[in-house]
Amino acid sequence: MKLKQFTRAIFCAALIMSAATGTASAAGERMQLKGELIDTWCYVSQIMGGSDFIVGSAHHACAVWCAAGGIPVGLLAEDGTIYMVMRVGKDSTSVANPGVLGSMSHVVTVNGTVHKRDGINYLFVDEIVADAGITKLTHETVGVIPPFAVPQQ
Ligand SMILES: [Cu+2]
Repeated sequence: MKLKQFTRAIFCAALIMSAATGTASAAGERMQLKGELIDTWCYVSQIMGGSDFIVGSAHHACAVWCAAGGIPVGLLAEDGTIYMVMRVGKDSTSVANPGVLGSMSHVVTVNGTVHKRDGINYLFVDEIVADAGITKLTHETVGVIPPFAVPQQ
């Protein structure tokens, strides 16, 4: 009888731990996503005056500088969801990753795995399958944001 109770207790504990840690989502969800690679610091802080100023061509230079400096890169999907890019391909780092720096502000389509934890979407990119370049020409209406992001010669 005691062995049966012990077995039941172990089973229940495993079930509770499974639910609490979300074992079903531990492997992540394979997805194809399309969106702009953004600089999350300027996007979230709104330090540049609002989210409209930090997308597209207006913010490209700053987005490259921020990503090179270690600010996490995000993928702003077409539905407004932001995915934090953790890795691209087999690269060992997401900080100042040349593969990402070259595509900042671009609208890309990626295949990867999304892990959702505590309201954050973490994206492990397997491959960038399409790169449409910078499609939002926001500099035409708001200029370069911030102006000092473009190095002087
Ligand atoms: Cu920035």
